[in-house]
Amino acid sequence: METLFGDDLIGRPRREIAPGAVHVPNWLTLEQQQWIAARFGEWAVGPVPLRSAKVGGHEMSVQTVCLGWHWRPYEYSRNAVDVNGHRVLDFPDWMVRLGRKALADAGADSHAVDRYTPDAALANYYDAGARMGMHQDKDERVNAPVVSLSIGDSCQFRFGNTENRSRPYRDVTLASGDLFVFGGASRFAYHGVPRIYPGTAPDGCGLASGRINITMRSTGMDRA
Ligand SMILES: O=C(O)CCC(=O)C(=O)O
Repeated sequence: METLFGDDLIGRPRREIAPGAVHVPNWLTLEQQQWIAARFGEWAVGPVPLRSAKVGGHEMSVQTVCLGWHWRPYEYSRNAVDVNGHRVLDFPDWMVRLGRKALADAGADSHAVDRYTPDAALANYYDAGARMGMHQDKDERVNAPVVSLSIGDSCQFRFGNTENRSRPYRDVTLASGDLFVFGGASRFAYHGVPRIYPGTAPDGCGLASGRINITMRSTGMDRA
């Protein structure tokens, strides 16, 4: 009963954080989270394993595995030339469907939903000490929305402006199962993850500790 009618129904409503940026708490069921976490475990072993990308010679504290297209600072390629040269796994059809449903539930119109065909995902793993600095997702050649899913420990997610890394920004707690979509006027907003809240992953989400975040993107690469 607690999970069916928990306080989160009242305390965490769906909110537009900025124009085009929508937070939908508790979007994935525990069963869906568990299933996706199991897929993440498979992706993490390869053909391109989970790795920390190097930015300016420094390893990120977040570890990433990619689907569809491999991302390295600051470009996409089919093969992970900075890891082991292997081609990344295909972008799964189920994730395209999930991305469309995410957009619909975030309030996009049916035309935008039908058109949405993400072709790359960055699946990140954060341990308790991992962070992600403020950045823009701007290596894509088209401006389709970014769909973000969170599983495991909650985090502080900072969503800023399109001009620079500093204020104004808003801090949002992204918990296991939450959806965050940013497109339109917010597509190129700076955002980052200043901290993880260890020990907050709910039982049954498929991850005992740490946080998985998956961002789906449309690269526009095939149109190159
Ligand atoms: O972990 C998150 O919620 C954000 C991830 C992110 O910003 C990215 O992968 O570019």
